[in-house]
This record gives sequence, C-alpha cells and structure tokens, in this order.
Amino acid sequence: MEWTSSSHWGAFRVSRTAEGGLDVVPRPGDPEPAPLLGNIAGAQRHRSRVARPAIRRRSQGRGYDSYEEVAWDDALDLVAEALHDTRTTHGHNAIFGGSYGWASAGRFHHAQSQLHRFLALGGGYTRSRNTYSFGASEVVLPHIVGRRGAYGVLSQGTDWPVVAAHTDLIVAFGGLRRSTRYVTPGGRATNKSYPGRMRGRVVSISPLRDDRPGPEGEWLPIRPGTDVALMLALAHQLVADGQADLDFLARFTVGGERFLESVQTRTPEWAAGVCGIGKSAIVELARRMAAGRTFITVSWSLQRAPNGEQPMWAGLALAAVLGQIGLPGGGFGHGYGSTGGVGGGRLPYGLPAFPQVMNPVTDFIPVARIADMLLHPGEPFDYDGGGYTYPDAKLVYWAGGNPFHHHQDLTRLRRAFQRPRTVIVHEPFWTATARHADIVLPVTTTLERDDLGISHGDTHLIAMKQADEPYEQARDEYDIFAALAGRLGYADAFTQGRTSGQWLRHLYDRWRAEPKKPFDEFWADGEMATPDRREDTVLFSEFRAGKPLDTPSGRIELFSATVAGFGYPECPGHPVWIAPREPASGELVLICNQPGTRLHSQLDMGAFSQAGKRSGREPVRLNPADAAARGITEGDVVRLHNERGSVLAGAVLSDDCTPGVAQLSTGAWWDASAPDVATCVHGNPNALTTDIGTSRLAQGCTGQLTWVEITRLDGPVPPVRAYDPPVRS
Ligand SMILES: Nc1nc2c(c(=O)[nH]1)N[C@H]1C(S)=C(S)[C@@H](COP(=O)(O)OP(=O)(O)OC[C@H]3O[C@@H](n4cnc5c(=O)[nH]c(N)nc54)[C@H](O)[C@@H]3O)O[C@H]1N2
Ligand SMILES: Nc1nc2c(c(=O)[nH]1)N[C@H]1C(S)=C(S)[C@@H](COP(=O)(O)OP(=O)(O)OC[C@H]3O[C@@H](n4cnc5c(=O)[nH]c(N)nc54)[C@H](O)[C@@H]3O)O[C@H]1N2
Ligand SMILES: [Mo]
Repeated sequence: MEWTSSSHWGAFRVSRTAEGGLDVVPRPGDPEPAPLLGNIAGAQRHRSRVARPAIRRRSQGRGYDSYEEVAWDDALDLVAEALHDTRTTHGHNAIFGGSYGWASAGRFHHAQSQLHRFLALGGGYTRSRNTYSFGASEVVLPHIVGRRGAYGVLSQGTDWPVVAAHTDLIVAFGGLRRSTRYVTPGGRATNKSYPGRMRGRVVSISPLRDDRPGPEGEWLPIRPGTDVALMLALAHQLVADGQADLDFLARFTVGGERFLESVQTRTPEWAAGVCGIGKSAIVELARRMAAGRTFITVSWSLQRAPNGEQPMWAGLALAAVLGQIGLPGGGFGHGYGSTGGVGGGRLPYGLPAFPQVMNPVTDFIPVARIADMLLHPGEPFDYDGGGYTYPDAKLVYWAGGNPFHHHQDLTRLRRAFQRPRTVIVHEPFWTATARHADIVLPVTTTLERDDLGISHGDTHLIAMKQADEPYEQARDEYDIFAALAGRLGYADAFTQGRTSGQWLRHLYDRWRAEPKKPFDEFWADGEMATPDRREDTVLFSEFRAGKPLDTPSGRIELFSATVAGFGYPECPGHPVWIAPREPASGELVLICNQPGTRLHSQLDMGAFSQAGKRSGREPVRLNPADAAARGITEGDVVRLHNERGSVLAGAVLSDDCTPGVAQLSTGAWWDASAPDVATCVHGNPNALTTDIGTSRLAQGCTGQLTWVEITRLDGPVPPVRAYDPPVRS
C-alpha cells in the first residue's frame, strides 16, 4: 500500500516498511525533490510528540513549569470557559488570535484557517497583519506600484521560463539560493530549478558564496546591510555612461529626476568603501547591465532588517533607471531566491480552501510587534501613516506557528508571555511555544488525516491521504474546533453540518478548475494535473502597454508624496541610504537566514535536520581567519553572545563566509535548560536578535542580521534537552 501526500517542501509518497515504520519517497515526476523530505518519516512517532491534552502546573511561570495530562473533555471545557470568560469580561479584542505561522500543507486542515474561522464566528479576535517573510515590502510596495502591482511583485512575478528565454543577466541581490526554493506555501508537486540552468547569466551579490544558485557561478561578496549603497552607485554609473533610460523614467515614473539627483554623489568609489566591492567591479557590473536584457531581483531577506523598506525600493528604482520594467525577462523581481512560488506559474482560478468569515474585530498589530503588544497594552504605535493602540490581550491562542522559534529577542518574548491570563496552543510537538502555554492540545500531523494539497500556480492537486493512525490522543484541529464551537453554542455555523470528509468533497466540487474528474476518481488516482496553468507572465507588461497602476499618479512612485506625508525621517518619500550599525571591535555580523535542512523549526528532530548538526547543535559558519583570531577550530562548541543573550552552536569553518560575517540559520529548537551557560544551548539565533520594527512605516521583522561576539566554550557542555517533553505524571 502506498499513499500520496504533500508538504510545504514538495509532494511525496508514503509506504510502510517491513518493521512497521514509514518510508517516504519523492513524488514520481518531481524532477528535483527536496532533501527536506528526509525529515518526515522519523518525526511521526518521535518522543517530542504531544500525546495527550496537558495543563501547566503553575509554579515559576510560563516556560519554566511542567505539565499534567488531562482528559480531552476536561481540556475542552477549560478552553471553552476561558474563551467565554475573556469575551464577556474583557471584550472580543482581548483575544489575540494572530497565531502567525506556517503549520502544514493541506488546504482544509490548514491550522490558521481553522482557528481564524472558529474565532471569527465566536465574535472576533485581534489579528495580526502582514508577514515575517516580507513585512516591509508588503506595506511600502502598494505606495510605489499600487495594490495590484504589489500583489504581482510579491505573489506572481515574471515567470521563470520567460526569464530563462529572454534574460541575459540576472543581478541577484541576496542570491538565488537552492535550498530556500524547495519551499512554497502549500507545497508544490513539481520542483524545478531554472536558475540552476542559467549558467553564466547570474551574478549573486551576497555575503555568502553558497547563495549562488549552483556550485559554480559568479559571486560578488558584499557587506551585509549595504546593498542600497551598491544599487545607488549602479544607478549613478548608468547615468554617467549615458545609459539611464530618461524616457522610461519620464513616462512611467514620478520622482525619476529626483532619484537621479539623489545618486549624483553616490559614486562607485563611495560605494566601494561601504560595500567592500571594488570600484571597477561596480563600474563593470553597471555596463553589463546596460548591455543587454537585465533582470534585477532582490531577495526577501534584504528587507528583513532595519530600514528593510529601502533595498526593495532602491532595487525597483535601479530597474526603472535601466528602463526594462515590463519587458520579457527585464525589469524587477522580488524573492526569486526565496521560494519556489515566485515566478512559478499561475492558475486562472483560486484554490480549494476552507472558507473564512469576516472578523468583526478591527484591532490588529503588525505581526512582528507581538511582544510590544503584550508588554505595552493600551500604548500607541505607528504603522503605515496611522496611529493605533495596542489592545490588552488577555488570552493568546496559537495554532500552527512557533513564535518561540520565529520571533526576535526570545528572552523579551518570554517576559511578554507572562502577561496574558491564558495561553492556549495546539501542536503536534512539544515546541518551545507549547512549553509556554497553559493548555496544550495535541493535534494530528498531515499523515494522520485526509486533505487536499496545492499551492498557487501549482502543477497538480494532490490527494493527501491518511497513512497513519493519529498519535496517541492527537485530534484534527477541525474536530477540536467543532467540539469547542459546540460547547460555545455555534457548532452548526462552524461545521455547516459537514464532517471533514464531507468538506473535502465539497471544496473539491466547488473548485473552479475545469475540466475536473469526479472526486472519487481524483482520490483514487491520488493527483490531478491543474488545467489551464500558465507560465508566461511578464510582470508590469500591461502597465508598459498603457494600463495605469493603482497608485495616486498611475505610475511607479519612485517618490511617494503619500509616504513623504507620513513624516517618518527613517522612511522618507523616496529610497535613501541609511548605514547599518557598524560592528564593534571583535564583533561579527551574524546572518540568521533560513535553514537548508528543514522548514523553520519544523521537524528539527528529523533525520536530515539532525545530520546537519555539528557537535549536537546547530552549525555556525565563520571564515577561517575569523575563527583563527578567536582560537576556534572546526567542530568546537562555541558561544555567541551580545547584550540580549547567548547561544551555543557547533563551529564550521568555511570561506563561503566573507570575513567579518558569521551565519547561523533559524529553526533549532530553543533550549533554555542551562541558563547559566547560555540563553539557548542548542543554537536558536533569535536568542540574539533585536526586537525592533523595520521602520514606523511597515514595522516589519528585522531578524535577518544581528551583531555578536563568538568565543570557544571552555568547560562542560550541557546536553540538548529541547526534544524532551516537559510532562510529569
Ligand atoms: N532571526 C530570524 N527569525 C526569523 C526569520 C529570519 O529570517 N531570521 N524568518 C522569519 C520568517 S520569514 C518566518 S515565515 C517565520 C516562520 O515561523 P513559523 O511559521 O512560526 O515557524 P514553523 O517552524 O514553520 O512553525 C510552525 C509550527 O506549526 C506546527 N504545525 C505543523 N502542522 C500543524 C498543524 O496542522 N496544526 C498545528 N496546530 N500546528 C502545526 C509545527 O510543529 C511548528 O511548530 O520565522 C521568522 N523568523
Ligand atoms: N529550506 C528552507 N527554505 C525556505 C524556508 C525554510 O525555513 N527552509 N523558509 C521559507 C520562508 S518562510 C521564506 S520567507 C523564504 C525567505 O527567503 P529569503 O529571505 O530569501 O531567505 P534567507 O535564507 O533568509 O536569506 C537568503 C540569503 O540572503 C543573504 N543576505 C542576508 N543579508 C543580506 C544582505 O544584507 N545583503 C545581501 N546581498 N544578502 C543578504 C543571506 O546570505 C541569505 O542566505 O524562504 C522560504 N524557503
Ligand atoms: Mo517567511
């Protein structure tokens, strides 16, 4: 027996081994399956699974206490009571249901959709806006290219086959890393690596050599946080060479002239001193860009830093100076190295997703301001030109996310999590977030339920079939919320009288993809190719042909009077160079990028993720010269520290890291079991990052870069306890 299934990192097949375990193999027909699939099988029955509903034994505080297991009915009674109490005593906005996170692939059992529908029908909740992924771009882009244009940039882009056919040169700020492109929200049935096939046509601009799309190719090492300086200098050089497309700037932009004026002093010499890239290399790159069809892409990582609005805006301005926006294979892209979805095709219909209802509560926070909200209820905050107030969240409900992985400055977050009266978490695993809850409800994994798997622009709809029994007492989120809605008196509104199996049929039958097989035939086949899929989008081609953007001017706003009118000095009405913090003597810039061995913190206990650990911890890479200066050798357990915290990691020496830079990916499970040695003894970089927004405009996440000292750990090395459940009988 073999079952079809899917994950955010691709579709796969599961079968039983002779010993009764699970065997996971890539979906046949996927040309480049993700090695991350290796994490799935061993995680299913791992000791870190949550076996039964659990209640915190209140003693020292959230994050420190142990748990007592209780019966489902008792746990559900407690949750229903807490929700009812909070709503009646403090109002609906006292429930924080933002619950940011990726959860699992599968359109029906998608945890956020389940929770948000449940909370909205119950009277509403305070939500979060935007993403950790591209929070700065999401807010500033609509001002520059309009709402529709922003959607095109962030969710669609020019399709890869167009780039492969027409582009002479891809200038990739932040690179086009292979490992990140295996991942697409919702999962993709067919992984393809176009950049890998564009040998000799990609320049990767990044502090890390392996941000290149393949093992070979051009690499321009840059100091982190200095891309805007390089972009302005490239624009400067285009002007100096008479290659600026003044006609394009005049017809299609506002603020073109002002931008050109602003780059007058931004010479390649000036930029060389800032970015660490030689003057002649900058001049030469500008000339190559002008010599043919050039595609400029800025990875999302660049905007996940203080003033992250600027690199995206400056990158777009540079593309406007070249004048190729809207031409096949030319112009601007964002996130081409960041997921498989950008430039990955389009479907002329939506996806079969669990329907949402309107949330009657209007209170919100920018997603990365969670700790600020909890620590400063009732206090004001700025966002996108408006003034708002943090609500007083008495109850925090999280399903499908791991803020104690994803948020910055985890010591501060832990302090913030002491504030609410109630914290409820649904999890398959005892993550650091589950360990900060009062009530933990065990949920099934995708292999323990039926679902529909597909992402935007996907090649196939996958029948995700239950391949395993639910672990111990784990339940589907749908059944949990149906039971809670029953206790609170709105079961019918939530379920509409359907079981989860009936929902899958209903969603499939209503799905607008045509032609389509009958559901039973699709389910028996295990997959269905999506009809009418297109891979020929050229971003902004209609705009170039005369259709105005939905900006105030109808054009690309290199100068936005709206943004200027907000009066934020750190985000004026046009792209500006703002120098990043200088490392102090002895400090290294730490890049906290996405892990190549897993998706965020998911399945960190899995085989592929574990194989990537060094000395039992997350690897930190640093240049051999920087290691030598600190007496660090390969495999040493080292301590990274700054004023916010400290982290243990396993040293890997590599000249893929430019000198002055170290790299520690996100996602090692936070382990605070030996606080006298380190804030996290396992290697979660968010023990070190700063919890500040990109600017008052977007308030986006700034976790990509931080500044640390690194020393060898002398003395006993504490064990990693992150995967041991905190349950006491
Ligand atoms: N320093 C730094 N920090 C960062 C970033 C960075 O670049 N640097 N990147 C940021 C970005 S872009 C993102 S998107 C975030 C990601 O942050 P998250 O999305 O919060 O990270 P995940 O580890 O994917 O968390 C998903 C959780 O859902 C659980 N889960 C899986 N399936 C289900 C389910 O069906 N139901 C329930 N209830 N739970 C389920 C998993 O076990 C896991 O704990 O991290 C951000 N954090
Ligand atoms: N395998 C895997 N893939 C993933 C994810 C995952 O967890 N695992 N997460 C997914 C998610 S949620 C998202 S949002 C995307 C994120 O996609 P990205 O934001 O593009 O991914 P990152 O790995 O954070 O960053 C990419 C590279 O940017 C480089 N970089 C950092 N700072 C600078 C800088 O100042 N200048 C330049 N030029 N380069 C810089 C780093 O060297 C880094 O390797 O990835 C997705 N893909
Ligand atoms: Mo993300």
